[in-house]
Amino acid sequence: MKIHILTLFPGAFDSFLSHSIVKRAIEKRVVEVSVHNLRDFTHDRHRTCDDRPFGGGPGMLLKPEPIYEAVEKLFPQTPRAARGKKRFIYLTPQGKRFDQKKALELSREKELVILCGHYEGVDERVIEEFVTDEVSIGDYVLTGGEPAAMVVTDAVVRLLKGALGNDASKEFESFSGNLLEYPQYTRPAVFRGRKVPPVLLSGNHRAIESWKKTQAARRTKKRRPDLLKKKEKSRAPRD
Ligand code: 6GU
Repeated sequence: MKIHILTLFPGAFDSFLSHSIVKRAIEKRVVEVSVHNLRDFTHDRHRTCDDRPFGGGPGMLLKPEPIYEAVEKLFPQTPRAARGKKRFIYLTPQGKRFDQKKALELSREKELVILCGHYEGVDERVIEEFVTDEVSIGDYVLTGGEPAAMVVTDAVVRLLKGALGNDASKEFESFSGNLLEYPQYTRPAVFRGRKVPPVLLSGNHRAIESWKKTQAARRTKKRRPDLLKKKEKSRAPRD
């Protein structure tokens, strides 16, 4: 997969891309990530990427020109490159909430373009022309789309074949089952007076499996009852 990130703050991605699973996936050529500085597509002395909204209102907007020029440079053979065909994600608190299902859907694409929002937003013509998905990572406000781009990139990359061991896909299945994970313990069996639940040391695999299921259900009910509703829905037969 190839991921293009369009941003005003390319440096924000340095440490993200040079660590852990994403770094390894890049080294293994499972994914190629290129970060493009929108200011490189301006022509004025100040490298201006923002301007005031027509009709008034607070704050500044991302100007269309640098974004258009960036897309035209990235995809010279396919004018209006992104449009319809390539997935073009605009990160904004106005977007649809990102979740594991969306991560899986995006992980099946060959190429993604991710535009990091800033200021009060972007000129609407950019959205009309290029954007296929407006995505938010949650109900809170960030100062810019960069952390959200890292969240989306991380969630997508770990689903790519070869990004990590087989365990990963299992992990996904457990979440897509809409249950939270049961509590887990490693050695020592007693640590500073706290004991691991005895059933886990019992060697009784049936009892262990049943304990895990109960714990996962209990935890989900307590913390994320919304997931249990989703689970019921996804189980309901279709007509
Ligand atoms: Cl994608 N951008 C910003 N600025 N804030 C957010 C967000 C995105 N998702 C949640 N909050």
